[in-house]
Amino acid sequence: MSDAAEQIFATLKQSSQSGAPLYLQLRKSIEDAVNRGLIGPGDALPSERDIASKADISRVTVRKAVQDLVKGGILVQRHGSGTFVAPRMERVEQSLSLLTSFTEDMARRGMAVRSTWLDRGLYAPSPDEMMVLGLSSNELVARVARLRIANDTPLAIERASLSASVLPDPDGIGSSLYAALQLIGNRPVRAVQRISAANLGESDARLLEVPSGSAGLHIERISYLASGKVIEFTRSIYRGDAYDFVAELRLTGPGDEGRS
Ligand code: 16G
Repeated sequence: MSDAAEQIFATLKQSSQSGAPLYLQLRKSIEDAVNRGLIGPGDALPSERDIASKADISRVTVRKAVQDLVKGGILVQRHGSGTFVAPRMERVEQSLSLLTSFTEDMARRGMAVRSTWLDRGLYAPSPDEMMVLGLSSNELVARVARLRIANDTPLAIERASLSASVLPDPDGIGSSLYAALQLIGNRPVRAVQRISAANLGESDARLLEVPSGSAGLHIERISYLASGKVIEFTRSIYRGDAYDFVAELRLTGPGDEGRS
């Protein structure tokens, strides 16, 4: 077995005390191994059978974890040849420099902002919400889903999830989530954002007033407090024809000229 595979199982053993479902633990171990560069783009994952026998878990559990990672774009499956870490070029991952809210962004451009509520309330958390927000199954998640509209043009559908301990009353947030978080001293100071291309499904397209199948941007933002605690997990769909994300790029230091 390769060093990388050994590392996956070492992390899995450490996390086996966490009480999270086994497939989530395995998924996280593989994801950690990718994020830490222990297995890189194009590397093959050990076979389903090898993982199952080494980690002493069922192949069904392995398949569920692997399928989740394939859906998330971390792994790719090639028929007949196995499962690999996804090549980096398949997705654009761009950190943007300012952590601002939709309300602030639009106000800066002089646009009038309003939102239509699609959902808000306290719910039992999904596995993704549990993992990202660090919730256990007996805690609640606050969900705030809105259609964001600027100058009467619907621009985005945003579905934010926060721990109910941070936002016990999602009905009371008013027009800006970040303003509400600021009031209680929980405005995020850092975020990691993943942007990927998406074709809009029928119901999203209807809300955004574009033809079904139009180009869109799927954006996932995970925001943190200064303490390092995750405060917000937001998944959004932005209209591709109405939004540009711009990032300023700089050389990291002298001597980097000409390097790509
Ligand atoms: C932005 C954020 C979203 C955040 C929202 C708060 C992106 C892709 N998303 O739209 O994560 O929840 O601002 O806006 O930038 P608000 O304070 O106006 O409710």
